[in-house]
Amino acid sequence: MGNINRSVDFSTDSEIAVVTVDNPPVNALKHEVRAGLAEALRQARDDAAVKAVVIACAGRTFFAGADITEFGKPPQAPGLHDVIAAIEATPKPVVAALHGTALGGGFELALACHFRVAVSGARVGLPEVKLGLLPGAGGTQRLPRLIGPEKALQLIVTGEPMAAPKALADGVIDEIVEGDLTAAAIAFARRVVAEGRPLKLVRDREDKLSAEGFADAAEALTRRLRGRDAPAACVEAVRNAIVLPFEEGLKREGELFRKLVTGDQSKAQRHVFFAEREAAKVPDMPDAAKPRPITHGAVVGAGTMGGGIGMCFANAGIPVTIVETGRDLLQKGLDRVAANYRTTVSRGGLGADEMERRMALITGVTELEAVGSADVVIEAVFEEMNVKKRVFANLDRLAKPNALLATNTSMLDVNEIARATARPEDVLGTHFFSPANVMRLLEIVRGAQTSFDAIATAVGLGRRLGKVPVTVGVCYGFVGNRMLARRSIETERLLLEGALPQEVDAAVVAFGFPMGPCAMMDLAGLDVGWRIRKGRGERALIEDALCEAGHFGQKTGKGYFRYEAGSRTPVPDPEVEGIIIEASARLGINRRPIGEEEIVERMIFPMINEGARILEEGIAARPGDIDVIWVYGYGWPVWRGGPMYYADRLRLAHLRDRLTHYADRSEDGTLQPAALIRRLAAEGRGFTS
Ligand code: T1G
Repeated sequence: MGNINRSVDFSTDSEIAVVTVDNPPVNALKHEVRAGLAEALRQARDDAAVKAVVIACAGRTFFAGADITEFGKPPQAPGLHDVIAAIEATPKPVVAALHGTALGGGFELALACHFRVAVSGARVGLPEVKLGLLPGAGGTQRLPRLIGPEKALQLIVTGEPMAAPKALADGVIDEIVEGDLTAAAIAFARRVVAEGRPLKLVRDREDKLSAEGFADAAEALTRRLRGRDAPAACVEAVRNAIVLPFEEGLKREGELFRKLVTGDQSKAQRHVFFAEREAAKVPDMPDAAKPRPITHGAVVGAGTMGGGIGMCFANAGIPVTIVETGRDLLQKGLDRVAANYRTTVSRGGLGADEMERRMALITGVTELEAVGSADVVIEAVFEEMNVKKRVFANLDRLAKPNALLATNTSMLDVNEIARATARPEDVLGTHFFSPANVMRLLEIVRGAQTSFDAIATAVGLGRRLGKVPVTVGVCYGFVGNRMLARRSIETERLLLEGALPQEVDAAVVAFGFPMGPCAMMDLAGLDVGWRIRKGRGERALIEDALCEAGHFGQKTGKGYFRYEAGSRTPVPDPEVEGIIIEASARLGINRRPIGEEEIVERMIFPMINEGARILEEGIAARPGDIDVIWVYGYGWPVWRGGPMYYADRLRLAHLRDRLTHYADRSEDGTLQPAALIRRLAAEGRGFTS
């Protein structure tokens, strides 16, 4: 409780005023905080005894930005700009004391201060672009003046934070301090006063504002951000810092910000921000459920997935044992891990020392007994039920009591796997996505008997591994793959009715996915699905015909597309066109031209329909969980918010009618709108309203 208001406290340490903000959990700059800051600055300015001001935050971090929950609501004065103007108008040194993550408006506030000191673990950044925005409190004008437009653009367009040592090296902060941060900031302020150091505002610095390298940097940084409005606005704003006077640049930044914050893309990305945090909360989890400690992990299987999962543990600093059946397979797996790390090092994404440190955390063995000391064992062996059950029966015998036993299956019945043990309460699914060391999604599959502390342990582990954990129930394909199967069915139909792989993929890529379904299947390998279909006695006319013709995808240089040696660029293949046209003829289908709109509807709507059934069955707890799964696991464009959010924007009545149209035309009853869609549409509601 502060003495200015609930969030802001004003105190003095002889001639130094200390303004401390405490608005847990992340000191978001909500209205009350801004009002308290403005008042504290007024008091500091008007108190002749005060020679300098320190702005610090209590809790785990300096301001982590504007309060995102206030966006879209009527603005309340003072705004952040007013607080920043008050700082710049203070004729006494103002020192920002940084710890945790000084982000967005919090970092912009610090940039308005005369000096910034930080603890060594602090990070600073402008992640607004991740919310479909740009820094709207002067960051696009002040940061380029401090570190140059090119470096500033890197931070602003990627939204990635910068660590304190780098910030010091780049002149963003003035000093890294040890010990008590506020005390060190007060000492720093005292030195500034004693030395009479000139008060130079960042806004008045022009020496770094060169256009050199800016255009190339802008092109390189935005090349892969197709379809998004915010990155282009970031580039325009930072360019303005080079070509316009400060006040004009600031004014233009404000206009760009207001356009983005009221736009659909930012609303969608803010939905994903909060849905991601909600997804980590399991609704029926009792407060008593406690995560178990994890100090050592084990992975069974050193294949592509097993190796990637092992890297996740090492990247998080957790020692991990990888178990493989034979020395050769093990060495192959460890070599693949080392090669992955070397690639990252060669791209400057990791230091060689850090690579060594992480590799040292990975131990490869061929004895399953080695899992005996692990707190969690993740099985990543061949996707075959009997193989998995054999492994779990052994783990039941060898793993220590209370160890978490997880399977990385991407669709098999976790309950059946759990029944291979005498401790089904410790068994669940941890479905990683390939490449496991890169993809952020982690589908946690809770079995019928999985205990709450086992689930809490998996969710906690997921966050430690830098993943976005989403807890789902058991069904074939869980959430993501179950919905994806609907898209595969429609892909086959579209190809039989008249579309070509390049047309289907172009429509899906234009919608915002990084890759179309045909190219994605070529990457995964058509033979994987072919084997599963044969096992289940199912047929996919075109895909089976392609496999029978040796078109397994990238691995054979031909799938739905052809791939030149060493290239991953899909090239339309006349042989494939022939196979498709022949398949249509065999079914007596008159091929017809199919437009982009119909392709997109048939790619997306049946998936949403399946998502509705998944909600009806309680396999997913919230529509937002499904959105998070698709954004982080399947390349759904974040600026469209996810399939369920997208459906709400379309209006469920429209979705119902289009699904009914396609169901009637194809005579496929499974395309009939789910009961949940019918009900919500009739009530004029959405999935999230
Ligand atoms: N506003 C409101 N709530 C926020 C928030 C924010 N800025 N940041 C976090 N929360 C909530 C979050 O929803 C969760 O709530 C709780 O705090 C803990 O968060 C003008 C326009 C700081 C790195 O984009 O990246 O400034 O679920 O679980 O993993 O230019 O939160 O507990 O109810 O994520 O330790 C720019 C957003 C805003 C940073 C901490 N700032 N936050 O991660 O905790 S736009 C950001 C984060 C802006 C200006 C512009 C992370 C974190 P609940 P958490 P964490």
